[in-house]
Amino acid sequence: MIEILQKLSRCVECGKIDKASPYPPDMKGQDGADEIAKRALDEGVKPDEILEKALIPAMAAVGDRFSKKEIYVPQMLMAAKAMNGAMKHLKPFFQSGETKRRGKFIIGTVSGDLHDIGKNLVAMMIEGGGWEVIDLGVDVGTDKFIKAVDENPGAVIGLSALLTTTMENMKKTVVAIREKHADSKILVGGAPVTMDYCTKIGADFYSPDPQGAVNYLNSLVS
Ligand code: B1M
Repeated sequence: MIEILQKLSRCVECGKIDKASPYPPDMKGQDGADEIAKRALDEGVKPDEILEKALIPAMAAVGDRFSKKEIYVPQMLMAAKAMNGAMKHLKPFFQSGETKRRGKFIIGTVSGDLHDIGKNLVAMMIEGGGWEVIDLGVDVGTDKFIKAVDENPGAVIGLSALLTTTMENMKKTVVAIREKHADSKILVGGAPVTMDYCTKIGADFYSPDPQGAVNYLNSLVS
């Protein structure tokens, strides 16, 4: 069992999605995360073991290397895609409630802002960290965020903004969420956002990168 999980972990770390994927070149023609995750399930490995012992550590290593600038966006995207290749086999077990997630995370890019590459990376890393992610997309208005929190009490909320102009909308959304759900935990991020700004608008945490976001969420449930 350990061997198959190690293989799966390596596929995710290297961004090997499936057998057909030509990336990385030195793994061409080999099974990828897709086939290996399916095989692990067929061999009786539990979905939460696959998540906890292969996918989460692999994505944590990828996030760490990205934070240290040892790898860049393309490698992280490939790793996240490989993780998704494995996750598609695990999702039915999580959705049926047979396997527990660490919690729920609502994420969206704030109103007026269409940038979603960073937001998607954060969402994928957090999903890889064992959380259920509710992705509201881009240009998400305050009402849509509030509706999602109403429907998912206790979920952590993540707001992304890439434009200095839309940072103001981030503030409006934080204030509105606080009015209705005072105890919610709100995480903010995006290139122009800082810890100072996070404090100023009354959010709980700022992370400059996906791994910091995963660490923050995990700290809430540990
Ligand atoms: Co836009 N754009 N853009 N753009 N764009 C920037 C952001 C800009 C810096 C370019 C520039 O002028 N140098 C500039 C913003 C200036 C400012 O306000 N400070 C800008 C502008 C001005 C615009 C338009 C206004 C241009 C125009 O039309 N005149 C327009 C706005 C449209 C709109 O949103 N309403 C616009 C449009 C676009 C495209 C649609 C063409 C495209 C977006 C495509 C897409 O996202 N699907 C685009 C792109 C690609 C960029 C750049 C080139 C790249 C952004 C990106 O994806 N980076 C960008 C310039 C640049 O950054 N070099 C630029 C990679 C991504 C991985 O990083 O998003 O920072 P990032 O995410 C990071 C962290 O910030 C963090 O984790 C990620 C990974 O480390 N993070 C979080 C992000 N969200 C987080 C949330 C968290 C935690 C961490 O918790 C919840």
